[in-house]
Amino acid sequence: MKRAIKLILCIVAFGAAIQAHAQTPGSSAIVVEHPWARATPGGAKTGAAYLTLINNEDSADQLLGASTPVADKVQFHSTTEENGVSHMREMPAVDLSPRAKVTFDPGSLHIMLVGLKQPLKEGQSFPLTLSFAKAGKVDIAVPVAKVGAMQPGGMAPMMHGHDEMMKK
Ligand SMILES: [Cu+2]
Repeated sequence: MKRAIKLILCIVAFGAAIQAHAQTPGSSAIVVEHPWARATPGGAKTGAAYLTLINNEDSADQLLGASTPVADKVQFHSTTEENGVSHMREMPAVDLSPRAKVTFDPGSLHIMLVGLKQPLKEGQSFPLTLSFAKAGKVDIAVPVAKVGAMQPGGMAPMMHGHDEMMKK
């Protein structure tokens, strides 16, 4: 009986360890929270992913780049709205001040997957590697949510912008 209890405790502790690892993948200096991507319609050449970065260090860091097997390139874009039209700008790097929390979400900062090799399907997830100047590489899994999730409207002009950017 005692032995059985010990075994159960062991399994619980193991489960907790896996969960803790999933929340802070690879690095404790940078924590990546709530990664998600929006499902893409068939034939889409770009996709967008969102997450929150927390810098747990007392020194600044920088997100320098990212890569994923599901797309040719990964870029960081900021969106600004002028006269009701949204413009996207590629950012070469994203600054993380000491103890900063930086949120990528629809309508502002986002991670752009350029040259999608396959559609992002709701319910699936894909790997994404983030490269930081100090914290190094952090591997995460990005779950895919519904097409148009969390962004009412504004989807069509954004997609148009991305396609134009790709033709350059
Ligand atoms: Cu974009």
